[in-house]
Amino acid sequence: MPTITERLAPLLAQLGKRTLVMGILNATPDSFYDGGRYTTLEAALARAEQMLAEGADILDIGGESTRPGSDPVPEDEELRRVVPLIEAIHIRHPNAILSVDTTKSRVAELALQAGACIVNDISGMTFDPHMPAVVARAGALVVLMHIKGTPKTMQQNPTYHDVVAEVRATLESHTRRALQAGIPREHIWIDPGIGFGKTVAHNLKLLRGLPQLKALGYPVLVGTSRKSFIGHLLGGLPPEERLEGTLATLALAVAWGADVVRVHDVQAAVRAVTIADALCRT
Ligand code: HH2
Repeated sequence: MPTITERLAPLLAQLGKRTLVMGILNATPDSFYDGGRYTTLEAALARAEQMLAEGADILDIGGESTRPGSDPVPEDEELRRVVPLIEAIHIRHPNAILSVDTTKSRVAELALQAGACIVNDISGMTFDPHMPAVVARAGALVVLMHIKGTPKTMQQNPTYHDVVAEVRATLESHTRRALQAGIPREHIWIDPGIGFGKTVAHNLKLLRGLPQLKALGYPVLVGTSRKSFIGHLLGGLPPEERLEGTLATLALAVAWGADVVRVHDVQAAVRAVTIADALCRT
């Protein structure tokens, strides 16, 4: 059985050469776009296979919606939603790189045992004090995202003096804690957390400021897929009508230094970043 480090190596070798695409699979009843679509194992498995066929480099499996105003899901329920699904995908596709989107260390631990290699933690490992040790012990990769507050409260008038500098400083401190816990540098990615305690203007500044986040020296993941700032900029379009806006953000995110994009629409995103890569990565 290859270790997690060995399983991640071919993926990490691609960083910088092309943009990696992380496909979103929410096994939740209430996610803002795909909620309720993949709540049975059969439906979720079929979606996973479709995204792999469309060229997803990573599948990010979540069992808790973190949309603005949402409440946490009890640990038992989150485990029930994600662990059997990760196990089922891993058995059928042992080479697929699976990520678990969670802030709970117990969920991360069991997901890693079931076949995940990546922990995508929207709190940057701040909501659960045991998370750094769990990631380090498993040899997993961690995505450290920036959030201001909690999903419940984050959109209640978020304010920053200098959003890019503040997000950068917080992410730097998250990376320091990860290193101190024994997570190797090569297993740390950072993410500005588009939409997590940010106004439309903050999101735009953060996207334009990606080069300043890149300067921290870690791969940068960007998640804009169908988010509300795109709907706002297009005069109030609902999530179902935000694909073109999403693709525009992906192309520019690549130009500004994104290494990984987290998306609902894998085929469209692979096509968009292939063109952006041809233009930007020489
Ligand atoms: N966005 C969402 C969830 N997890 N993780 C990272 N690293 N970056 C993101 O931008 C990010 C994330 C929100 O999107 P989604 O999963 O589609 O919605 P919900 O939270 O409602 O399940």
